[in-house]
Order: sequence, then C-alpha cells, then structure tokens
Amino acid sequence: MSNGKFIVIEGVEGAGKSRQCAILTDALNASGCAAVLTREPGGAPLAEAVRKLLLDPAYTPDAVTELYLYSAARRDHLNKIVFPALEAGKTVVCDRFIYSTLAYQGYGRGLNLDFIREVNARTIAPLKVDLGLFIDVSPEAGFARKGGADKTDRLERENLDFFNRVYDGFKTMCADGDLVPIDGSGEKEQTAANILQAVRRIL
Ligand code: Z5A
Repeated sequence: MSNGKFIVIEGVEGAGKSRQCAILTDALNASGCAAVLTREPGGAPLAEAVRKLLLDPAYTPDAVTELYLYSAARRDHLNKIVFPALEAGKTVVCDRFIYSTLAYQGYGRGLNLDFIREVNARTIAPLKVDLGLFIDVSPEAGFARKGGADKTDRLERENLDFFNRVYDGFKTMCADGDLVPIDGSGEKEQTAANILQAVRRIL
C-alpha cells in the first residue's frame, strides 16, 4: 500500500521521544527525504479529542476500555494522516504507536498480550511498521528530566511499579526484536545521532 516509510519512536515519560521525533523529522526533510511528524494518541482531530478523554483524571476507564479508545484514536489517525502521507511517498515519524499499547495496557495494566496484539493488528491493517525505536531511559531518569510526574495527567498519577512494568515491557519487545533499542542516557545530540544511524539503514 505505502511508498513512504513508517518510523515509530517509543519510550517512557521524559525519555525525549517528542524532542527526538522533531529532530529526526527536521533532519530527514533537510536531507531531501519528505517527512511528516505525528503522534499518538492524537495526530488528527477526532484522535486528539479522544486523547483529551484518555488523559483526563475525571474518568476511570479499565484496561479494556483504554485499549479500545487508543485503538479508535489510532484508526482515525491512520486514515486521516498516516495513510495519505505514506501513499504520497512521505516518511512518517510517529511519537508512540502499538508498542505503547502492549507496554501500558499489557505489561502495565496486565491485559492479555495476545488479545492486544490481535486488536493492534486489525486496527492498523494493512500497515506494517518499517522501524520501531525504543529510547532507553528508565522511568526514574525520565521523570527526573521532566521535573516529576504531571499530576493533571491521568496516566502520570500511576505509581513507579506501574512505570517499571511498562519499561520492562519495552525491554522485552527489544529482546524479541520488535523494537531497536537506542541509548537515551546521553545528551540530546548523541541520542539524535544514534537514531539517525538506525534510520539510515532502512532508507
Ligand atoms: N499511551 C498508552 O497508554 N497506550 C497507547 O497505546 C499509547 C499511549 C499510544 C501520553 O503519551 C500517554 O499515553 C502516555 C502513554 C499512554 N502515558 N503516560 N504517562 P505522551 O507521549 O503524550 O506522554 P509522555 O510520554 O508523558 O510524553 P513526555 O513526557 O513529553 O515525554 P517525551 O516526549 O519522551 O520527552 P520530551 O518532551 O521530548 O522531553 C522531556 C523533558 O526531558 C524535556 O524537558 C526535555 O528538554 C528533556 N530532555 C529530552 N532529552 C533529554 C536528554 N537527552 N537529556 C536531558 N534532558 C532531556
């Protein structure tokens, strides 16, 4: 279906995903490879509206409800932004994707991983991820970078055990070969160089 490449950057809170996605998109555009920056949950009007609901501490959805809300936002985002960009031959850089669903709703909340994989596969079909990167920064280090958790964000109210399970889930996906680990402990420029090196291998 697609001509462009679909690249995903994952990590825990404060790992530097947003910053690195922007740096990578700028670097690709500057080198003549047309690239679009987007994010999940969100990236399109309906998906951004769902994002607000998901992060709002006023609501208490269980893990299954979360899974379907993230998936609904994802399908809308793919239809409105990602599929058209890929069909136009552009590379898409996406801040979080299906690996976050496995990490947070699966490893974090305890929802069955095969169930999530099935929903993920049906939600994104016929898309395949060309490259999934995991910026390796521990939850403690990530929150320290951000100056602590944002308590107005429903998910950031979770305890450290939850975020450690999420982190371990990402590490398992790296060990399984689904994600490529990127050392995120250094300066932003070093992390950006590591990411660019991994991306060049698939372009
Ligand atoms: N979620 C889910 O549960 N299921 C799903 O399927 C999906 C998502 C898709 C929102 O995500 C929530 O959705 C998230 C997972 C869940 N839950 N939580 N909690 P989000 O991506 O919007 O939220 P976030 O992960 O909390 O983003 P963030 O805090 O903005 O983190 P970041 O994008 O990785 O970091 P950053 O904004 O680029 O940088 C953070 C700070 O660190 C900033 O001050 C930077 O200047 C600093 N920074 C960055 N790099 C460095 C380095 N190398 N050194 C020092 N300081 C640095």
